[in-house]
Amino acid sequence: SSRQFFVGGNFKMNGTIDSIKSIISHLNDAKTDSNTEVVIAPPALYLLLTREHLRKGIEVAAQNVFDKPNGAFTGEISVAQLKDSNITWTLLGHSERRVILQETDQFVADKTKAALDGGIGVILCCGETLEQREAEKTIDVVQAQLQAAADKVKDWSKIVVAYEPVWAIGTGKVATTEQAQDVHAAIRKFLKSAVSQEAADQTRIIYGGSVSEKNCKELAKAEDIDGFLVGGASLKPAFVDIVNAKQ
Ligand code: G2H
Repeated sequence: SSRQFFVGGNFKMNGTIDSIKSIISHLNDAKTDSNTEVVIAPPALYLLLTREHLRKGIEVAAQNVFDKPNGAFTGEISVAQLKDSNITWTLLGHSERRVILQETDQFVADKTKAALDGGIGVILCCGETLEQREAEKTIDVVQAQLQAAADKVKDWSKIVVAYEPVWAIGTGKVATTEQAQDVHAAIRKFLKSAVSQEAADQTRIIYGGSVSEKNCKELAKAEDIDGFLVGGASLKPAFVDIVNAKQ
């Protein structure tokens, strides 16, 4: 397909100045597939440090951003502040924020719109819990999460959709290629009806949830898997093997 392979590294709430510098220096020296777009998302405190040390050609993402332009919002970071710091992407709607911080589809959609309006790309996360999968609600849940964004955003060219089944996150229990492919295909079909044919054809849909250097090559073969969002393994040298999964 014409969609450029995309691999994101989500450090979550991990790392120190020293450990993040060492991840960066490993990435700077690594031979990474020039056909793959690579973006890493350290904790907010280390965004500037990361941007300062990371080589050109690899972008930096925040793990979250707020939807208001500025003002009395203690603890939050604005889209303009990210832009000002050369942070060109943000994750939004990660299940850990949806579940632990109780973010709603609506709030995630508002932040998606604010980020895009401010010129920041969005890695928009969606995915079902084990309970929802077992009740055969997977597609409904994922569609509702994405519909909230589709209601507010018509141009999806700077959105990357990350499908992350909650039961596969950090559990070592990766979705099978078939399970992931089925949902990715359903998301693409949804984008066609809810957004446009162009959005369906062009939007990268990446898979997240226990991706490792061992399982990435198989997953990368699936027609509708356009890359990965990597958590645990993004903190290790093996992240480079995942970036190079298509080779
Ligand atoms: C899913 C993923 C990255 P992990 O949350 O967003 O993490 O690879 O550790 O399952």
